[in-house]
Amino acid sequence: MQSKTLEMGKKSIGVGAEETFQILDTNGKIIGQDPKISTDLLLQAYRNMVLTRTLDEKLISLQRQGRMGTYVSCSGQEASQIGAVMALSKEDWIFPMYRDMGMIIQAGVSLKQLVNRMLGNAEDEALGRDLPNLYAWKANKIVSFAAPIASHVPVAAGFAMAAKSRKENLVTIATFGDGATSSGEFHVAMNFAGVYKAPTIFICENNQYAISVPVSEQTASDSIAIKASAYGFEGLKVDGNDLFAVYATVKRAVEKARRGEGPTLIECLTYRLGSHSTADDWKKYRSGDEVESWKRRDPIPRLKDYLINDRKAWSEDEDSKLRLGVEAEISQAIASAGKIPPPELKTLVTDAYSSVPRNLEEQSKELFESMES
Ligand SMILES: Cc1ncc(C[n+]2csc(CCOP(=O)(O)OP(=O)(O)O)c2C)c(N)n1
Repeated sequence: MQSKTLEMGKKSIGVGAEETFQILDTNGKIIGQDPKISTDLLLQAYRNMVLTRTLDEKLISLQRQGRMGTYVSCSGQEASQIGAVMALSKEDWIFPMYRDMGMIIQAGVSLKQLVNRMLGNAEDEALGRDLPNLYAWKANKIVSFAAPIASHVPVAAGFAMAAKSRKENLVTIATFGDGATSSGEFHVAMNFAGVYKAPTIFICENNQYAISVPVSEQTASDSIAIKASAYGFEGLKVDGNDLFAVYATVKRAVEKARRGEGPTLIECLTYRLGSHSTADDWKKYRSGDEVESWKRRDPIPRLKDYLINDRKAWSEDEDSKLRLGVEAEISQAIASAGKIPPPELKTLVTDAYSSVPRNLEEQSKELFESMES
């Protein structure tokens, strides 16, 4: 069983056939080996988890008001996303999926940049061309996601392999959902990385559903993690709502990859608390009891309980202040972004080529003239 190779506490939370690695239980108590995360780093992660959750809720309401396009929510998956990025170093690259706003925040993209992207205004670095959730920021080493599910996973493995051949000591992480593991690209990437020992960490955020399809209908395997053994490397299953377990497991995989010992597949067991996106309704395919049972494993109160009761580094009072501060910061960012006009129409063609080809110049001239008339 793969999880036995982790020399830290293990405890099953009763999902799948294999044991699930856990350090922080649902009451915020340490039950495995403490990965000794500094209080500063932990508080920063907690703040980012609260920011991610609050912004997520706010963006859903902005979409409902018609102020932004379809949005994909990440509530419930913050520990998987933030814990993974905490384990990376500055030289490492992130190949996220559309649901990974927590990763983007932990990787250092500012609230201002993020909200400009969501609204697709003139200060959005993608100039409104990308869907809101197709995150890409080169300065933060975040590579853009393409809509066909899992198409970014072989790219992450290839990028890692290219870096390895140039003797650069970086690793890549690719994140994807349980549904993505049914795609050919996932298997191509796993095979390639296994054969060439690419320094890649494959992170499956198993949130139990691919839109309305439950993971039980996605695979006949006992788990997602177990699939790694077919490709000759280690697969580990962790409680994805436990920031400590995710961090410790990804860190170990990163160190292993950096030593030249190849890839790891990490399955983070988590749950999307909301709908797949603003275009569906979870009540059509999930029971309220199921959602409530996962709310009891919510990663945010769990970490808060730990910080207050065990680490003695936080208080209810500080928590209320943090939440009020985050709300204000988000409202301010949205108000400022809302005042920025949409990108100028000419940017449709001006920065796609080093010099605008004649046919595009002609077509855009015609378009602008027709709009003026
Ligand atoms: C190749 C391909 N098939 C289908 C889709 C439509 N689609 C968009 S999201 C999605 C669900 C993916 O589920 P999963 O990989 O579990 O990630 P999650 O959304 O649950 O985080 C599907 C089927 C797509 N984008 N690309």
